[in-house]
Amino acid sequence: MPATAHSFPPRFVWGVAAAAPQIEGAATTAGKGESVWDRLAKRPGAIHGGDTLEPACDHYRLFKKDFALMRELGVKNYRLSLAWPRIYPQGDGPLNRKGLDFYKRLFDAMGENGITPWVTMFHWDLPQALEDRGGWTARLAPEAFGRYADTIVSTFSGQVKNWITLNEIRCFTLLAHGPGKPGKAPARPVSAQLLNQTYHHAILAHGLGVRAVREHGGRGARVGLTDNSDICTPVFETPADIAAARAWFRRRNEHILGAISDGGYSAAYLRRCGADRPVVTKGDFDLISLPTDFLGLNIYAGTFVRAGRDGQPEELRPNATYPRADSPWLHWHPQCLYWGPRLAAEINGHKAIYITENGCGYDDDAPDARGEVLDLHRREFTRAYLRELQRGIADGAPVKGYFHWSFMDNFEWEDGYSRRFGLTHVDYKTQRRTPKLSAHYYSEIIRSNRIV
Ligand code: GBH
Repeated sequence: MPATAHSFPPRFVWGVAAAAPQIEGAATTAGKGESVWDRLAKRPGAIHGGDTLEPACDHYRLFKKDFALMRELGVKNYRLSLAWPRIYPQGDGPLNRKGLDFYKRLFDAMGENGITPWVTMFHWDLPQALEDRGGWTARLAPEAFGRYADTIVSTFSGQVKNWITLNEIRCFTLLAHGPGKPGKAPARPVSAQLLNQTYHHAILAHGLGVRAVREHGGRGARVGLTDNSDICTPVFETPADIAAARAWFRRRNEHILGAISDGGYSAAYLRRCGADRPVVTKGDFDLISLPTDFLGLNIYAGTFVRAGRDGQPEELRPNATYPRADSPWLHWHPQCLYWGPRLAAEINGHKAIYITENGCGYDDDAPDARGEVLDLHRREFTRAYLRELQRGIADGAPVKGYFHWSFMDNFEWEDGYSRRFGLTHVDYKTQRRTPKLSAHYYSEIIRSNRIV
């Protein structure tokens, strides 16, 4: 197939993504400890419809079938996460060998199906025992994470070459401990100072994860963070609005992306924190700023920014008629895949970026009489976003791959099972999988390395 305006670069990585707590089920099987999400699911009103993480997609038992289906669809890269409480049920206490054995069988099955793993070490399922001792507000969390990272990287260095330290720091810090009614586990508001401390402990954990890969990952191992940076796009692609977007991006991401790439907090950030600034221990930033191989970005939506009358960046809020998915926060904003990677590369110097998640949540219908799920909305969403991604690559954005969220419908956190993000439909009663129209569409994109 000749290169056309719709093609992606040779060796572009196409994949699908999921995360352990959202698909595995088996929340207490083979010695697994309780996670903060298992605990939150017991709190009345915390999760839509009183849903819990059981049985989710029962992937713990059905993984071989799931990998066979991936293979049928031509999926060669799969981003998954390991459940920390399966491996260290108490977070930092005794090791549970059965947890490691499970993932060994999982990687073996992926290998048999020609699927390359991209492994996230932590996708929000903190062992509850650590939360009981302060969770991410305490230095204990990154310390325990470091030990867990050393264990998994040395155990799986032969099978795993692509490592992602953490998924979306904001979701287990700001959205779990921030002001108001936090929706994400452990849903425990803390003071402004402690909130800043959770960010610091998270980036420290990231550094310890990078160190684990450098020390134990073996030849060819690569590592990066997956961030849900605050993304914006200029309202008009004019120099003034682009400059406003750049300033907005820098400011909104300087406590995470900025701190990691600069090896310290900016004076502006510390000034804004005032007395609530995080406590930094000597040597922390040596770890935090260890060089990485790539940046992962999860991009769904973002904020429209323009140059305001006062010269400051001005945010424009979408009104009620602005198009969105059924997930109310998920405004259709394809240009985020153009500007997100571009701004991260320009401002923070990233040379290789993977879109580690992008997708849309709808209350998709069950298969029709012919057994099809005709999700034209997801086809259109994917196509529109990929067009912008491709425009960005053509303009020099260093994007090396794209992972669609998600391979199959799954437990969508506080939304329970109500919002479906899958390319594959899951009937939770029978555990039957039905690839949707969008799965076949994406399969064709992978096969031909171009937008079809
Ligand atoms: C990702 O999170 C997760 O990594 C993945 O596990 C998840 O299933 C997937 O996306 C789909 O949600 O305060 O009302 O504006 C995305 C997390 C969701 C975080 C929206 C911010 C804003 C809600 N983002 N949320 S609101």
